[in-house]
Amino acid sequence: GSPAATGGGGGDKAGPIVLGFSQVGAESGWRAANTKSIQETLTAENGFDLKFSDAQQKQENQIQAIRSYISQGVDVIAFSPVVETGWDAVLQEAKEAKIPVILTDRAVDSQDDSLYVSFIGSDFVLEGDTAGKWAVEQYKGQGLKIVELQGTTGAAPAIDRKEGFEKAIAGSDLTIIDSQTGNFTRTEGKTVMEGFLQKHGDQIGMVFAHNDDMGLGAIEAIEAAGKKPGVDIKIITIDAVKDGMQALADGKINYIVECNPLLGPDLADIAKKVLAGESVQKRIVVKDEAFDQEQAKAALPDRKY
Ligand code: GYE
Repeated sequence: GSPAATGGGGGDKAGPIVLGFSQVGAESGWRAANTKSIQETLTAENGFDLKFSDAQQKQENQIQAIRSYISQGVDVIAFSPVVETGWDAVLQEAKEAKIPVILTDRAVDSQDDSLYVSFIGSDFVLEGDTAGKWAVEQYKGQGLKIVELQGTTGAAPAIDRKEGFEKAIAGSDLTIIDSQTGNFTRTEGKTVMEGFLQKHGDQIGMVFAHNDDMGLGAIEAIEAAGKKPGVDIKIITIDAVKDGMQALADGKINYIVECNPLLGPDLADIAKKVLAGESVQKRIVVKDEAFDQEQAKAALPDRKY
């Protein structure tokens, strides 16, 4: 036989890595940047055959996508779980099919960490903590009343950012007077803020929004109510996408804690290592910065998303 012959059929490692990715949805600027990073990194040139699906923020769609990746026999599955709970059964099915699973961006709350090989993403509690600490530092002594726009109910970033922020302001004279989900979207952020303004009127001194998009929706509601966002009502958000950074530089937002969405390169790296049988880190924490208005002006020209 030819010395150059390679094994064909099942188990042939010569072809591209088939990776099935189940994305949360297209709810925010952050998500758009995250999807772009994944699609631009997991390319044929880089040795990947990417199968990508959008779950429209529905867990049942994600479970269906993962099951279909299992039955197609992909090499590796990656996903960003819309909510934390309810994954054990489908992850068990992937494990039985010997398909490694990589979590990106959001965590699952499973007790059994053998159900996934690695989790790549930011520390959301720390993001909330950074936001809360800055608020106390800037505004303590003013008895500021805060309304909170939460992310998707049950999602890791909504749970963790709330926790981090609450702990950071505890013991100060800043208080949260109302809190509701805006599902990480601009439209719902606006609607919820309209409700807060009707209910609490002039009492509201600050908005803490779990992402830029909801903060941008809140800005529209605040302006429609004849108030000045960033002045009459302070605004703190998380993500630092372009539109958010622009509003920060324009003085309509007061502070943004970054959440880095560019997870494609780490995902590609971990997938290659896992399939090569190399050991990988169970938890890869993505580093984030934070910006006030002056820092946003300086950073804006070089922002990639
Ligand atoms: O902050 C938000 C998006 O999971 C970190 O999801 C992500 C969050 C992000 O919709 O904008």
